[in-house]
Amino acid sequence: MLADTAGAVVVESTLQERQQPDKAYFIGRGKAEEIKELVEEIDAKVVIFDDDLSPAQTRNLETLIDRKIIDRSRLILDIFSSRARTKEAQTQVELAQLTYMLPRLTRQWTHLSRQAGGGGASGGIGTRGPGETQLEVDRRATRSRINALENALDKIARQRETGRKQREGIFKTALVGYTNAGKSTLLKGLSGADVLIEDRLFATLDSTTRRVHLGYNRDILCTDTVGFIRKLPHHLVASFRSTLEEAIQADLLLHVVDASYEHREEHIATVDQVLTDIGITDRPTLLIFNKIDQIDKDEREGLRVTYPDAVFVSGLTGDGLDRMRSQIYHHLEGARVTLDLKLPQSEGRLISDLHRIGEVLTTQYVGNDVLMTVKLSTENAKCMVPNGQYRVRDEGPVDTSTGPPA
Ligand SMILES: Nc1nc2c(ncn2[C@@H]2O[C@H](COP(=O)(O)OP(=O)(O)OP(=O)(O)O)[C@@H](O)[C@H]2O)c(=O)[nH]1
Ligand SMILES: [Mg+2]
Repeated sequence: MLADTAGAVVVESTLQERQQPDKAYFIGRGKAEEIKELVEEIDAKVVIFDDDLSPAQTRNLETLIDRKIIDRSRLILDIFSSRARTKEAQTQVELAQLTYMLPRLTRQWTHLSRQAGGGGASGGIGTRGPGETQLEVDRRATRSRINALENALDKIARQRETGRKQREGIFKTALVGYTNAGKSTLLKGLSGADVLIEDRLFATLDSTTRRVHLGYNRDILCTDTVGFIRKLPHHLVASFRSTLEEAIQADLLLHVVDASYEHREEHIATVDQVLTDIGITDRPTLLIFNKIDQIDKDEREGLRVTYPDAVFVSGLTGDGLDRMRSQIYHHLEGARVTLDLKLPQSEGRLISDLHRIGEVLTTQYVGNDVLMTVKLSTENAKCMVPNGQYRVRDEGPVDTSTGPPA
C-alpha cells in the first residue's frame, strides 16, 4: 500500500527469512543475485525494501542489482514530500529528508552540488580529490540547511504555542490512529468541516483543528493528526513533533481503529507504541472502532466483548457518531468540577478569565461580591482560583492547596 501510495506498481514481491540481516546486503548475497536476475527478466525499474537499509547496504545493493534501491524510510519520506501542503509540513519533511540523506551523501548527489552553488561539478564519478572536496561542501551545506529548518520549526512551534494559549479552557481532543483508519472522515462527520479524505496512506500531514458541537450546549476542539505506521522512521517522528504537539496537549485522545482490518490489534499496538515514543503515556483515551459498516454483526459483538469501553462508528454512514459525541461529553464532564464562588467585584481579571475558560452557569451580585457558579476543568480550578475562595458543589469546602477534588 505504501508503494501504491507512492505511485509505484508492484509487479513482484519476495521474502527472505534470516536469523539476522547481512551486513553488506541486508538480505543474503545469493538472494540479492536472484533479485538481480528477476529484475532484469521483468524489467523492474526500482527495488523497494520494507525495512530500513544502512547507507552501505543501499550502495552495495545498487551496485549489484543495478537498479534504484529504496528502503522503507525513503519510501515514506517520498510520500510525505509529495503530500506536504503547508509550510510547516514542507519544512518538517525537508528536515527529515536531509537528516536521512546526510549519512548517504556521496559524490553521486550532483543536484546538491548545484544547489550549493558549485556550478559545473557534474559527471558524478570524478577524480578523487575534487570529488571529496565537493562532498564536504555538500555535507556542510546540508548541515546548515538542517540548522535553518530546525530554527524555522522552532519558530512555528512558538506560534502554535500562542495559538494554543488562546484556546485554553476549551476541552481538547485529538484523533490519533494508524494511517487510513478514517480519522479525517470522523473529523468531517463530527464537525461538518471540509477535510481531505483519501483512500491512500498519509492523506493528512498537518494537524487540522475544528470546533465540534457535542450537543448539550457544549463545544470542544478536535484535532486531526498525521497517521501512524509500523516501523515509522524515527527522524520522521522527531521532525513531526510540532504537529504531534497538538496530540500531546489534548485532554482526551480519540484512538481510531479500522475495525475492518484483519490485524487491527497490530495497528492498536503500533499506535500505542508511537504514543509512548512521543511521551504520551497515561492520557485518557477513547477507543473508536471505525468502518463498522464493513464488518458483520458477530464480529462486532466479538469486539464489543473484548473492548467493552470502545465506541463503534462508521464515519462513512454516520452511524454511531452521536454515541461518540456523548462518550466524549462524559469524559469532559468527568474532567470538570462545578464550583460555587464568592469573589470580590474588584477581582475583575479573574472574573473575566472565568468567563473565558469556564462555563458560567449563574452570576449574582451581593454587595461588593459576585456569587458565581462555574464549571471548570479540574486543572484550571486548581491553578486559577485562589486558595479557600471556592466550594465544590455537594462536596463541602475544599482546600485548593491539596489540589482539586477527585
Ligand atoms: N467503509 C468505510 N470506509 C471508510 C470509513 N471511514 C473512512 N473510510 C474510508 O477510509 C479511507 C481513509 O479515510 P481517511 O479519513 O482519509 O483516513 P485517515 O485516518 O485520515 O488517513 P490518513 O490521513 O491517510 O492517515 C477513505 O477512503 C475513506 O472513505 C467507514 O466508516 N467505512
Ligand atoms: Mg487523514
